[in-house]
Amino acid sequence: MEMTTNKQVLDFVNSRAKLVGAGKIVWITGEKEQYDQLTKEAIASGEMIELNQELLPGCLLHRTKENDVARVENRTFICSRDEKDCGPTNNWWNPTEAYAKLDSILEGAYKGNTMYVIPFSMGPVGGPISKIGIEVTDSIYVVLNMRIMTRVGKDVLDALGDSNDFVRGTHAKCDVDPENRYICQFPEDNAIVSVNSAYGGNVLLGKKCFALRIASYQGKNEMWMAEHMLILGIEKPNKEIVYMAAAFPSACGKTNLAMLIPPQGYLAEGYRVFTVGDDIAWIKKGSDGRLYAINPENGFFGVAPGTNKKSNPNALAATMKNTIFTNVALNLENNTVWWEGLDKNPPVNAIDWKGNPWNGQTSTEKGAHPNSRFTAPAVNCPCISSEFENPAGVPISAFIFGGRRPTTVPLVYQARSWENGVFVGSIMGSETTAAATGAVGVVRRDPMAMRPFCGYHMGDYFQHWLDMGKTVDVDKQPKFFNVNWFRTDAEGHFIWPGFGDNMRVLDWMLKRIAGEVDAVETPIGFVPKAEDINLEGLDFSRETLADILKVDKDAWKKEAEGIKEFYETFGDRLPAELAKQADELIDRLNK
Ligand code: GTP
Ligand code: SPV
Ligand code: MN
Repeated sequence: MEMTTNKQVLDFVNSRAKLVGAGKIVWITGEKEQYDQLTKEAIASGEMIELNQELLPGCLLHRTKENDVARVENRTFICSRDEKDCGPTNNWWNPTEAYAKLDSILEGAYKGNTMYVIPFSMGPVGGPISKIGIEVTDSIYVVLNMRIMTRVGKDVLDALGDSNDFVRGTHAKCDVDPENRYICQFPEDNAIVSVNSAYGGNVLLGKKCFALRIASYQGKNEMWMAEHMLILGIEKPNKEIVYMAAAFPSACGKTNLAMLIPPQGYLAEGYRVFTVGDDIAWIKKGSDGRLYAINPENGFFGVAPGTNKKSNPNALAATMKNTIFTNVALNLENNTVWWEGLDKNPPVNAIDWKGNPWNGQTSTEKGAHPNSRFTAPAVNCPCISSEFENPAGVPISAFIFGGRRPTTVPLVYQARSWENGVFVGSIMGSETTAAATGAVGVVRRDPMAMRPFCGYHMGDYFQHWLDMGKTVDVDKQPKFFNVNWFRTDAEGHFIWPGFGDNMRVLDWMLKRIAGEVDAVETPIGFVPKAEDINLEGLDFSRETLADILKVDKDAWKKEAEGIKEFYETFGDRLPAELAKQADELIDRLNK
């Protein structure tokens, strides 16, 4: 049954159904009965495996094809009308040609199977920062995941009313053929088409495709921001909560930082960390002139490997019910799941992520794919913020940038100003990870962790950051910091303990925000004095700390060359302000 009288929605759904050759159309209502029915169907067909319902109630396991385990950046396209609006960091495809090719792939692609229509809201339904999308798909996996990751159902269509302001998402599994896999964004049309994949970020169209690629473009035009950022709140002993948003590239620690548990000493004093979001932030100026952020998502699509009771107990707790696991190992001993780094006791009798028998004690192969994930409802998270459902968002006091840098970039430094902060974000570099297909461990420039997700020209995106700063009074602007948890020693081991101990660095930021501590001025920005980072209860020497706080001028001169080279790729779309920032950095390094 149709759930709306909105003509644009009906036209979209009906024309798509005709193109893909849908046998029938099922509107996703958001009701539990329908969800349970679809789950049953997916279990019966083998698409989903029902896990131990006593130990993991409501939990399911799904395996994707071996060729379909991560985002595919080389097959992701920004189909702007003018190639110049796409920019050097994106792949461009002429929209007329793209539509023609995609239509030819979509034609009859559902082979008479059901078309599921998912009305979803990014952000609380009807909220002032929220936006609506409709995704059509032939995958129950997509339906079940979207219901966790977004707000789905009839109330979304009620909130939309007769409006045409919704993103049109079309997904078709087709034959999951990597040669014909395309993830296409049409920013000027509010449209997304994804074909020949059935994996996470490629097919949950509310996430990267809408909430980052399309939304970043909308944000530029409407004076707000869509960022690849976690949002956390730190409650101080006096009960004041300070909110921060942090951009780290894929698989570089957002989920972990967002759910951080402070070290014992901090807990004893009354510090607590609350999670608002772990991947995406939508940011808009509030009526008091400050910047407010919402998490547009409703769940966590988190990296499984490395998640354990010690590293991230909150994430682990969030996966204990109503969670979908993708590409982890199946422990046949008790019908539960396992992944590398969960514990030191891999199952002997198991099935690996590829579906083959697997003995975790003897096998040299991995049980879980390095980019295996859990889809867990945000409400499951023990440290979810009381502001999670606040449609107006939380006021942001700090922006944090960071990536995986074995050398050069210190543990933490603070930018000098908004403009300098935008510069610091724009020069971010990080080693690539398993979250996207391709080489892993290669340092590349990933401005604001948005390289794979910016829906328009990155030079214009930098300008938008600068413009946003001008709309906020200086005393209300968030402070900018850069962190690097990933410095390595001669043997390649991480030097800084990371995880919960990152609280010690956040604590320094809190003090900087409150004006309670001074810092050492260096050419790149303000670095803590080694004695100002609290090391109580931690077996970590001041000397080593001083070492990872040091700014090596020669290494930074080389870094500056790389920055200049990267900046050149933007031509005249590079804001003059950033060229000036780069020159000033070089001047300070040469002094
Ligand atoms: P996406 O969901 O892909 O956007 O990633 P994310 O940024 O949320 O990454 P996540 O928090 O899932 O971290 C992924 C990897 O980083 C895991 O292997 C973690 O073990 C590792 N990691 C996270 N925080 C730290 C840290 O503080 N130190 C070290 N050394 N590793 C960390
Ligand atoms: C990322 O790669 O940054 C993710 C996972 O958060 S995915 O949704 O697959 O893009
Ligand atoms: Mn991400």
